[in-house]
Amino acid sequence: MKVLLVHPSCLLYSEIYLRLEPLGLERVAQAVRTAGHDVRLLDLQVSRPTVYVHEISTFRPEAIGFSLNYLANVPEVVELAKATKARLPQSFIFVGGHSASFIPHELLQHAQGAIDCVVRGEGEGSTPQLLEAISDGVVEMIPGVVTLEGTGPPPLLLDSLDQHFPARDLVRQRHKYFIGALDPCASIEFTRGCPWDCTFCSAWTFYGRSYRQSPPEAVIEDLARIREPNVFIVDDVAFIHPEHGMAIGQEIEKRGIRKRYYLETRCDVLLRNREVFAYWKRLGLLYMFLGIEALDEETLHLHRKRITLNENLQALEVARQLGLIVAINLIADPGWDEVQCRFIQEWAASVPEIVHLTVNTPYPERKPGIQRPVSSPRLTTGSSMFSTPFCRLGFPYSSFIENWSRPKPS
Ligand code: B12
Ligand code: SF4
Repeated sequence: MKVLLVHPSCLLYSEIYLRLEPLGLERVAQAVRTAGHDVRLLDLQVSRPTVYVHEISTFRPEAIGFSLNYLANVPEVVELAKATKARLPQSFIFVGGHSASFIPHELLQHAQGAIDCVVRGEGEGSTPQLLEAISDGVVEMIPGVVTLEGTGPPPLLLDSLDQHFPARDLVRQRHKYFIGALDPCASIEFTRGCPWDCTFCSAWTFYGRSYRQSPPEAVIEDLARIREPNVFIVDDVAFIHPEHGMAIGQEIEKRGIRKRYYLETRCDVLLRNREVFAYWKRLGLLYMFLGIEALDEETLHLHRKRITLNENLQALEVARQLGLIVAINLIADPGWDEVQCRFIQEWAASVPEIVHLTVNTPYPERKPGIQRPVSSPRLTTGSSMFSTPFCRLGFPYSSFIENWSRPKPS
């Protein structure tokens, strides 16, 4: 079957600081290719919409799969699905990814028949099964599948992460992926899932609190194929198990692989496994993203973060001592008043790190997950950057803008 997999365009203004390769879609593409299908991948972060139209007219795919990790991409995917159904009425259109998995019914309703099904959960296992089932006309028995007619069994989890290496070769214009100074930059996955259960986060609901590691040999095989000098390690929490991080690192050292890295982790993991991060600093770790989330014990407790403020601040100190460039996240509560807003703002201005602020916006039915980004005090260009019109703030919106807007850095 001819299959086209599509990643939607960049998130609003994110191109200022990053554009990353569609790793999830590349992994799904590899699974589909292994099953014998003729698969193409189009990333609208780097290709114009006209390329999509051209691909639809010339390749004439029988199945089209969209990746939908972020709610901000929902309108684009729904519009593309509708336009595609109008041109290729026989094509089968499906959507997967984090956000799609949490709002399948809403998506199907918005698409008014243009999306045939949503595939919840990891796509590697279910997508080849789905493609097989399309010809039989009944897809509702495939794990994770949701249609307007029914819902299949719960999504499958991969037994092993090294089953499908990403089909990096299918992505055109690889040189366009970067994060900050890591340019060009590829992405890689060492582990998947997270054993914690913070109230605001969708990682643990998506992966069922499973935590799986790719064998170090498989990671190295994947890494050795990457030509880019920089690598974004996409793990939700890097180096939870120090021996895994050390084993990968030692193999990198043995092979003489020299790259620069970006990763994300928890503050307590950094404190506990400091030597692993120090080792990776020597191997080329440059950037680190830390989820601090709140500056008081009560809110940390409400977020079920299972960490103290003191530990968070100690970890920041460790990251500074290691000489890493650090970005941190804080979760903004739409109920904050001006005093709380001012307190956070002053704290953000007093630390050397990049402080990223995110408004917590639960999915429908209060499912855990989704944080909606609002602004970074250091990157904001003006009101168009804010998602706050959609939130009810505890103080006037105009005052929020006035307090948080900063000129765009030149
Ligand atoms: C890279 C990344 C980003 C990049 C995205 C750039 C890009 N275009 O790729 C940036 C930095 C911009 C970003 C931003 C944000 N992110 Co982010 N991000 C990630 C990260 C670290 C890696 C994604 C990845 O490559 N994963 C690895 C691949 C293999 O997995 P995957 O993409 O999920 O794909 C699998 C499935 O989803 C599925 N699938 C995916 N596509 C498709 C398509 C089809 C057809 C099918 C069938 C299946 C399928 O199958 C794939 C293989 O199993 C994840 C964490 C993680 N480890 O996943 C968080 C994550 C996805 N992000 C998250 C969050 C919260 C955010 C922010 C809100 C953070 C913030 N505070 O600002 C913003 C959102 C911005 C917005 N406007 O909405 C959450 C979940 C988001 C959600 N929808 O609920 C995650 C899970 C991190 C977390 N634990 O909190 N993020
Ligand atoms: S916020 Fe981080 S530690 Fe908490 S559940 Fe999500 S990925 Fe895990």
